[in-house]
Amino acid sequence: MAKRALITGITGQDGSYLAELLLGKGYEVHGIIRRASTFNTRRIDHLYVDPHDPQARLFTHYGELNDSARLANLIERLQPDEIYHLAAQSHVRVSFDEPEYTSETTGLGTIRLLEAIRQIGLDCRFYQASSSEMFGSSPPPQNELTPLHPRSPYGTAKMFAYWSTRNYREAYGIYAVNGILFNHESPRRGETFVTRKITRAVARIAAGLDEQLWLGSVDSIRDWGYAPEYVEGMWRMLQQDEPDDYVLATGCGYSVRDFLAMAFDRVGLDWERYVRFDDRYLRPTEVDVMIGDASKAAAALGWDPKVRAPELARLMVDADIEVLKSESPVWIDRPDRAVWSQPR
Ligand code: NDP
Ligand code: GDR
Repeated sequence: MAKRALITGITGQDGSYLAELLLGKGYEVHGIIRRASTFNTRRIDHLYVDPHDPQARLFTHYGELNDSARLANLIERLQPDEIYHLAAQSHVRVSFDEPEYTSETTGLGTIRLLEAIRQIGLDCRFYQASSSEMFGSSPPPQNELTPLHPRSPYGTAKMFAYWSTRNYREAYGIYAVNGILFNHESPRRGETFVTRKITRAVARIAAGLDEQLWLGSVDSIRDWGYAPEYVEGMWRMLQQDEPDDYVLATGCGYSVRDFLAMAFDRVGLDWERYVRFDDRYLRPTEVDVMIGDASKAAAALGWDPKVRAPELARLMVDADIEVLKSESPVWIDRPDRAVWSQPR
């Protein structure tokens, strides 16, 4: 019998890579999507098979993190072997504007799922998408033993979810784990996170479509990894004999400034000519330095990420150039800059 997985947040960056991974392993995959006025499944459209097809193994269901009854009903009906809880309001800057909504979804959403598992008495494995943002101002390198000191409503909501997961594991014996993941990126990263914002802008500036890029703090240091490698780590966490919590990170820190240099360098441009400061992108409290220590995951899970920020910057710029090219019918090569441009 194929294993059955339920993914919340399947339309997001990680959800789409995780769905691919699990389908590749022979799972039947169910994903919860939100009802919106426009269809929002572009990251998983390539995985879609008509559900009437007997070969179909990916199924989507409408649901919201604030609708306990619906979540419990889906879990009871689907009886998943594994639940990957990835859905959240995941933008740190936005969480300062919408603290209550962020707490409601990112924090309480987790306890709604855990409580449904407990009340149904379902024997399943639960993954909570915890975050390095919970470490906040604790100095690097941060690992599973680092004190939590979140610096945003997003961080505090994730901390609530993290402790709820541990508590349900200890109180009720549920196989529930926290993956404490440091930043991970990809060509599918949301367009308003800093790496993707930069690589999209690089592609557009190289094409002559934009002339500047507005950013906040370029001094922050992050440990940027590659999302497909991180979803593999999530899966491994649920295959262990005993539930436990793990940090996933590359162990390498780069500043936003470094990432800018690497991304603009890919198209032979100097970032300082194009980047402007806008204080609207500052946060009331910033997390200055995030560099993770994933030695526990390396030892227990055999997890070994290969892609570091320089390669990530290159592959994301290349992917954004391809997206732009596919959107435009005619392109002129620019051998002088080894990039391309759109006729104006
Ligand atoms: P995304 O922002 O790309 O995806 C978030 C997903 O959650 C989307 O599918 C979104 O649906 C869904 N969602 C948001 N709100 C609700 C809601 N109220 N009800 C139902 N679904 C909802 O995040 P990532 O894929 O980057 O991250 C996955 C998880 O991992 C998140 O919980 C994030 O906080 C956490 N995380 C991410 C890290 C990273 O670097 N990427 C690092 C550490 C933790 P829709 O498509 O409709 O918006
Ligand atoms: P982060 O990612 O807050 O670490 O959270 P983000 O890419 O938003 O910011 C990284 C750093 O870049 C600085 N920055 C900007 N950020 C954005 N988004 N836009 C800007 O214009 C800009 N200018 C500078 C930020 O101040 C910050 O220091 C991500 C999310 O995926 C979370 O869900 C996840 O939990 C953590 O990573 C780990």
